[in-house]
Amino acid sequence: MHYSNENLIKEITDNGFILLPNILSKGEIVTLRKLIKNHFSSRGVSTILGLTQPNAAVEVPDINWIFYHPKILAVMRQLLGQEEIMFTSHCDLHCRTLSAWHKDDGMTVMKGGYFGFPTYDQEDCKVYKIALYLQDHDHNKAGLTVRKGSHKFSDINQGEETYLKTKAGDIIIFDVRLTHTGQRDVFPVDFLQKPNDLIKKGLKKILKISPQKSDQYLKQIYDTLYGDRLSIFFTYGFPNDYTKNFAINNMKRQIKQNKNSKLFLSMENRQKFIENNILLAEEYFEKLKK
Ligand SMILES: O=C(O)CCC(=O)C(=O)O
Ligand SMILES: [Fe+2]
Repeated sequence: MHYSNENLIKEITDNGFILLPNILSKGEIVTLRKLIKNHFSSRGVSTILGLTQPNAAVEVPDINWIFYHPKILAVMRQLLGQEEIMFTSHCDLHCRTLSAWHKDDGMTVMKGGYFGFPTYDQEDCKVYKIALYLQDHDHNKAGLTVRKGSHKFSDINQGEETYLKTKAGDIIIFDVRLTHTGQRDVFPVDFLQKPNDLIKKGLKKILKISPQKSDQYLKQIYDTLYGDRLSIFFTYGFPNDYTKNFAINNMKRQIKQNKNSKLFLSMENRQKFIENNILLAEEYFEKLKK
């Protein structure tokens, strides 16, 4: 890795994110795409024009190797400044979904957010999400856009907008308090915005097709041409109360979305985490049991 410890830590502390190129191999990306496509062929939760799978560490055991991938663990340990790091059991998989500006600290999900209170001025709050897009996003705007330094502010309009041009195999790590968005437009390329608006107006006027319906059709066309947009998001943290509270409350959100109460990793995967010397937030999930 060409980053020094200090640079990495400074970047995530100052800007709230880092982009690390070439972490996963082509073969690993192909395997992940296959596993995730296969999963979504029969499962997943419907969202805006796509599918999502919350609690994927529990729901999709076959992808667990990515959580203890040696290169990812090495970076997380560098960033958190010690060997002891905690896996939160947060993992969402996405397929073809659209997004809008938000933070992942849960402030819009529950009172006080996942931490229980606003933490924008708390330096000990070190909960970092890994974003893995399983296709290139250097030619379109369907990857991740962030607001630089916004992990320090509650206002989601604050912070300079930065689009992160990623290639499959790159990873982004960001503070869960950072304001960010995935793909916002059905056609995620600037030069198609105007034609897209015109087509939608035409479809509404001539064929009486609602903008929502035409968005659905147009998105289907785009996805067929460019392939399914797949991504994996999962979260590690410094082993303290911020990370534990994040994990517990985020798990409440995940099982609510899945409409089930599956809280725990498989024995086999749990063992793998332990072998890799990773602390597990699921140790604190007992009280979530019904
Ligand atoms: O749709 C995306 O690419 C972003 C997803 C995201 O922000 C999330 O899972 O929290
Ligand atoms: Fe997010």
